[in-house]
Amino acid sequence: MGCGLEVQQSSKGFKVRGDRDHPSSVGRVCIKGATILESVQKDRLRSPMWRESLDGAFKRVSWEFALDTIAAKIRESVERRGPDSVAIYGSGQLFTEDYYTAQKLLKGCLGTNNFDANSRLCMSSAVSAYVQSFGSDGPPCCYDDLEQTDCLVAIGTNTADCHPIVFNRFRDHKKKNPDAKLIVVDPRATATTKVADLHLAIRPGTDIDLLNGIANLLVEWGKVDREFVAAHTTGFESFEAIVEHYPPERVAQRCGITVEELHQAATYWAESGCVLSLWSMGINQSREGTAKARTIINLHLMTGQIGRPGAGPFSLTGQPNAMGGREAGGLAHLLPGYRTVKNPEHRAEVERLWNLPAGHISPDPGLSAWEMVEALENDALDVLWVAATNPAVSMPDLHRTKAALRRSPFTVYQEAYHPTETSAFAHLLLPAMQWSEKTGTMTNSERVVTLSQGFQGSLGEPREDWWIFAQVGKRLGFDGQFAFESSEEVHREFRELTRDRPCDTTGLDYSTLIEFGPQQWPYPTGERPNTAPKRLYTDYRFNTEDGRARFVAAHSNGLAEPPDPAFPLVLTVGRLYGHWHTQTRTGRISRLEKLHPEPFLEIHPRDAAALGIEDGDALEVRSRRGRCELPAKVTRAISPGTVFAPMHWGLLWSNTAEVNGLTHPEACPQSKQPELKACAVAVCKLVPTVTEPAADAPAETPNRAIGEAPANSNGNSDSSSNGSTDPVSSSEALPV
Ligand SMILES: Nc1nc2c(c(=O)[nH]1)N[C@H]1C(S)=C(S)[C@@H](COP(=O)(O)OP(=O)(O)OC[C@H]3O[C@@H](n4cnc5c(=O)[nH]c(N)nc54)[C@H](O)[C@@H]3O)O[C@H]1N2
Ligand SMILES: Nc1nc2c(c(=O)[nH]1)N[C@H]1C(S)=C(S)[C@@H](COP(=O)(O)OP(=O)(O)OC[C@H]3O[C@@H](n4cnc5c(=O)[nH]c(N)nc54)[C@H](O)[C@@H]3O)O[C@H]1N2
Ligand SMILES: [Mo]
Repeated sequence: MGCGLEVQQSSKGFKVRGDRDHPSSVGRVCIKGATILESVQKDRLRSPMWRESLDGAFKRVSWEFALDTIAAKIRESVERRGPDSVAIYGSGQLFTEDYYTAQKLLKGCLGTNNFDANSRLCMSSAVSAYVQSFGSDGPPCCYDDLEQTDCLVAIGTNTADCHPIVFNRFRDHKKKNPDAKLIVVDPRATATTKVADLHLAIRPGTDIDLLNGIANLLVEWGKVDREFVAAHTTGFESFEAIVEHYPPERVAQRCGITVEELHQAATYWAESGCVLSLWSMGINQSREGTAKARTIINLHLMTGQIGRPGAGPFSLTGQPNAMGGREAGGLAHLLPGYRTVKNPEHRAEVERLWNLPAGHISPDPGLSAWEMVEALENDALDVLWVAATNPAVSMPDLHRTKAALRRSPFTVYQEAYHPTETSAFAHLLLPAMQWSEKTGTMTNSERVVTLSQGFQGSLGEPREDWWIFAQVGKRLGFDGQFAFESSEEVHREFRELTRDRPCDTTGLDYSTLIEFGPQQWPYPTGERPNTAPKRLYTDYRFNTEDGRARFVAAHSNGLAEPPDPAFPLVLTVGRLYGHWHTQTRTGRISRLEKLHPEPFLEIHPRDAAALGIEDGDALEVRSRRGRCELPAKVTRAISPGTVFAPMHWGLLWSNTAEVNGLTHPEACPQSKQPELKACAVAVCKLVPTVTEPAADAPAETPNRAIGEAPANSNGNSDSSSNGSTDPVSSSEALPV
């Protein structure tokens, strides 16, 4: 969302409240923003720490030692095996300046494109869909469209819980304009579906069927905007030929909805002056994520629902700065300024701007997030550098991921908190400054750039992420390339790489952002601040060679791992309102802990009855890759045949709720985004085994994360541990 927070200082310390002048959030703030100051200084990683092997204890070391060690390891590895033996796994939590510096280090100076980010697990399908349909990335809409639309289609997104401020802007509009419709497409009933005029509780993975089914009806009803299609698009004929195969009865049956519901959805679409679609992980996290997102775009193109207020296909980015990451080139196939490594002109432009010899940047895309895991398995990486993400919770097929991490000869982990689940796999820990302490820019889903200014000092010796990357760059001999003294200098250079590109921000310097507040791009040199909301493609000229948008039609292949008799249910994994991902912040805020005290498995009463399960029963959930134990939440909110678990409880927060131990890594071939939203599971009641504690049993072992026991062969990685589930109170007892 990119909410604006205003910080006030009083005798009691700092307080935050919504910034009314912020164009995106206009003074609103959700519980995570409101409580953030409670966690930013708790349980922080305070100094660099190092250990020879994962079995050893960490020792405190100096920054000099830490940075020299990284530089030496990288140099050695590059000399021995070439630059592709080094990789960085970053994150949408980084500022644009951090992202940019890391790109320059790896893709520019070292000549490997092995930089990928958790955004690969998040919105890379949206990126590849925009590129395929419009010729370049960039969500075309604005949050203002939420207040101008006649029909909002929220598909694969629980906007009310995950983008509450986005959702509230629409909800207020709907209150004032009761004719404005909301269609929600989600196998679960959520806070978002509560307000919906129509909830299509489709089977997981049937979105393409549904959307092609709506297109089929629109064709049949003569609702195609033929003029728009003829003037501004290509490929409509082949699209029409494909949607012919999606008659209503077949579609309704595949999706598990009624023909009436399908008709209703198509009717709302056809009869609304402007239609806006929002989507996020229910679409992107799929082995056909790109095709799903393109299919949404197809509907907008066939009805001319784009390029005007209240209309368009609008992917919601999840992380604070995943959008800035895209602009800075923060995926393994990208270069800064919405360029790609495969394009020779793009490479040459960037080499020139980085003052590097021609041919320095590799034309081959680097390793994607999951490919890094495979590379570790094949001993192809000597140095893995993880920054601002917690892969030991968030990656698919987690037991396999952890086994791969354990093989890594040298892992650097650059993180704000300590411990996290991933610190157990690191040789070197680097303390990072975070929000409130460091200054930098972020871009949100509607392309608004905000300068986030540091306002307080940090405990210990953490440093800005960009500074760390730059220091290593200097030590590798690239003094000229990394002579930055401040994030502002990094930003000045980054802006130059956006010149004349779709995401041009050359006019947007820090002083403009300070004086006039957040601004939307495109913002070329000479642009004036605070202009009206900017939509892309208002002239219907797209970024393709012929200026036309492309229909790219697809048939659905369904789920990568459909349910079968051995694993008869589909598990879907998502988020809760109060928690953020792996809880490094939100788990440390008592109000949020109380709101969501424990993980659970949502199961429909019909499935529960068939399995003899009652609400609150302890359950065992198994997939082909692992198992979890979760209490049952028997509810009609989830469709029969599907179960839902939240993603937030890694090993530090619960011994038995690592849901990614169940998920698989099958990914979309185009975006390489894994299908984190669906895997086949079997569920049964857990038969309790009663073990009397021995009289002399030791008190709970504090903290299992550091020096964690290796996974045993059945993939249950922590069965031997009885560690505390309260990392907040135990973290001071670390073997430092
Ligand atoms: N409170 C909170 N907010 C967050 C985050 C957080 O951790 N906590 N994380 C942020 C991040 S990084 C992201 S990416 C976003 C994610 O935001 P969302 O995508 O809104 O969140 P999820 O809960 O992952 O998934 C959304 C919905 O997809 C549905 N779904 C599952 N499978 C399918 C399917 O096949 N088709 C359809 N149509 N729907 C399906 C699920 O039932 C779920 O309700 O949230 C951001 N906001
Ligand atoms: N099954 C399943 N798995 C999923 C998902 C799902 O829906 N289902 N969603 C996926 C998605 S969309 C996402 S985005 C990922 C999220 O997964 P992660 O990226 O692993 O989750 P976070 O907890 O956000 O991790 C961010 C880390 O950055 C640290 N941090 C915060 N600020 C800074 C900073 O300024 N500098 C540094 N160096 N560190 C900082 C935080 O303390 C935290 O440890 O999970 C993915 N995994
Ligand atoms: Mo995400």
